[in-house]
Amino acid sequence: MTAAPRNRLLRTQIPGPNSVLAHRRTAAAVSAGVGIGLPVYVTRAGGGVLVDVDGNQLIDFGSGIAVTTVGNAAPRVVAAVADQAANFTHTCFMVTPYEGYVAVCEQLNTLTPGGHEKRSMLCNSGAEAVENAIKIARYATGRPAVVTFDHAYHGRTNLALALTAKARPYKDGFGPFAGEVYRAPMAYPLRWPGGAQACAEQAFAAFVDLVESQVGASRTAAVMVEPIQGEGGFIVPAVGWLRRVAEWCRKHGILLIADEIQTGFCRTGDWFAAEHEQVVPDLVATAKGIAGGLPLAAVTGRAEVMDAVSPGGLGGTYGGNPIACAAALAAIETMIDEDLCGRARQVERLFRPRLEDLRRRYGVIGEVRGRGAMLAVELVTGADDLTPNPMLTAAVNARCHRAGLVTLTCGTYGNVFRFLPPLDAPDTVLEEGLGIFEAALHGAQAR
Ligand code: PLZ
Repeated sequence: MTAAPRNRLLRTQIPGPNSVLAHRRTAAAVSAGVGIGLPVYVTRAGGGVLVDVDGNQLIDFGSGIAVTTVGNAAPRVVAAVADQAANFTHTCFMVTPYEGYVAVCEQLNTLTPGGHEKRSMLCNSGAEAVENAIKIARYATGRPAVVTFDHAYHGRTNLALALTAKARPYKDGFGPFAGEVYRAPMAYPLRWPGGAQACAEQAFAAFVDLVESQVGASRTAAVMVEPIQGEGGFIVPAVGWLRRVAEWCRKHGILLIADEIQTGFCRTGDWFAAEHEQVVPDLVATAKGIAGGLPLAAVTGRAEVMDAVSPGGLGGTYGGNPIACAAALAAIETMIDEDLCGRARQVERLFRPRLEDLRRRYGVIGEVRGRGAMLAVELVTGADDLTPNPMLTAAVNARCHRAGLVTLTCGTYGNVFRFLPPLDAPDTVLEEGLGIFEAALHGAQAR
């Protein structure tokens, strides 16, 4: 086993001939419903670099959608996974348990916001964590309704899709969706009709009005919120909004569920994004960064809420698989020992001034936003025209890909360019990636 190289190197066009061949097999073997962003086929990765089947070395600004926060093939994760796989691979925690599952729950109970007594349960994916959080909230409160927000993304299972806002490609054609889901406006400062200054206050008022007039506070089990929205466009809500929502929910016995699936585990410079506003959610859904790339997810919350469900009400064959748990414990140890929250803040200090400089030089960046190593630029039509610019976004993305930079876009309008580098990437790699982005923006504009 050799570590991945730590620099970009293009030996062929992107995608190269071997990737093109592999992609033909994909077309013949894999459902077309599984979309692919950049068809380069990876053989090795680490240190912010992906190596493909043609020997190209690409810079990674996506972390497999915010998963490989500790890096790809992080040494402690690799060792823990190998060791656990050699000992045993599965028993099913509900049949004959093992301590790794318990240790992950202990870590989650300690690391998530709030010093109150907590319990956790483990599952396999973010969508499953979202589903479980809602099951638990409904059971514990005896209430049916759930409130979510514009631009929300919570996953692709049926209930998670009901919570997700965007029609294409997520929801179109996949209904009918689960009931008792209601949607309030998001405190989206750049696009708030009353202006960014009034956003927190007015969005809070609109949320209260929706719950009181259309749902009924006493029928509402939970409010599901991403403290910084992910797929919907890296929308950082107006400061103060989340706190007010949390306080109002508490007053009405409504549980606040933070979906920290994309924001969690050091990504935003804190362990969890809710901490930034000192918000303590009743339940937290986690996944992605938790286990260094192994599939693991969790719901963590107030002991009395989590314990309200009767035995057997929660579970699943693979939930908290021993190898995934070993990976999570190693990933968490890496985050603590290497101060990856601090590293995420450093990444912001490196990226933000360069992105702000681009915003000043090019009229097409409506806003630079995000926190830590979860940053984005929203591309618009011009300095005085905030009309979303998905065409330019796609063109910049394609140019980055051809230059060997793995980038991701997002946003309800497809006009947000996001930066999610792994936190083991050295500054040299990040700076080179930023240079490529800058050249791509320049090139796509010049056309
Ligand atoms: N909640 C906030 O970001 C997953 C989705 C990629 P799963 N985001 C990436 C895609 O197109 O499917 C996500 C998220 C937030 C929930 C989820 C769902 O997590 O592990 O993909 O189910």
